[in-house]
Amino acid sequence: MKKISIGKNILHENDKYAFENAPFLTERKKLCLNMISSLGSGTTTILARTINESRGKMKIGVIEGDIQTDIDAERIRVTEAPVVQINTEGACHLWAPQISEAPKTLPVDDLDLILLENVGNLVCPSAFSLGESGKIAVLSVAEGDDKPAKYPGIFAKSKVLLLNKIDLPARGHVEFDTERAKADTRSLNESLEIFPISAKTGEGTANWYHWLGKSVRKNAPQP
Ligand SMILES: Nc1nc2c(ncn2[C@@H]2O[C@H](COP(=O)(O)OP(=O)(O)OP(=O)(O)O)[C@@H](O)[C@H]2O)c(=O)[nH]1
Ligand SMILES: [Mg+2]
Repeated sequence: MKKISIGKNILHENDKYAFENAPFLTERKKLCLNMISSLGSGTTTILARTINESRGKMKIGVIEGDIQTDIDAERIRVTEAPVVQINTEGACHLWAPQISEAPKTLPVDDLDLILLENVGNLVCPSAFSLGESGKIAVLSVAEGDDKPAKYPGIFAKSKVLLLNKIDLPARGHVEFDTERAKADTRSLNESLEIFPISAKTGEGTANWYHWLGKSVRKNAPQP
């Protein structure tokens, strides 16, 4: 009996488009970060806060990936940042062909940075490169400190881990062993930068903005 390796074929097709997407951004020296998180971990809240607090310092465009609705794009529109919404109509992740047109609909030449919010899912999106410059993992403390050990893929592949909702344990609402989560993620990825933040109160976000600014400057054309 002949076996067809569907997973391999889908990834191969994806990577072909990812390979084609990358030059559009690299030729323009634009950083594009693919943010991957479980649903409800606070990524849109992080995006809106990052845009508002970077005003005058960095121009950010956003690509929103969701199964349905433009609810998240509308939340970004309030910040006046350029945004494009992609609906996957059921699929649990974006894949490269879906985003090949999206950066072109943003005023890319006026932007310093594109932040892409993938579909809420910590697992599937990590397998699909979109031609981005790097991945950012978002984990909220409400999800539990065992998640890096249980779902290692995204933590192994990311440049940064945003550990969100740190206001909750501080108020006694959830328990989260930050040292355990840090040790587990570092054992997967020694160079991972970990920023504990609260997108609600703003605690810790200055470290994230500093990393973003540094990364944008490193990526920008040199005078
Ligand atoms: N306490 C607390 N709540 C937060 C924080 N960040 C986000 N939230 C809340 O978490 C909920 C989900 O936030 P969203 O920004 O919609 O999360 P998301 O990851 O974009 O959600 P999806 O795109 O639907 O997967 C909202 O009720 C936010 O107000 C935080 O730092 N602390
Ligand atoms: Mg969202």
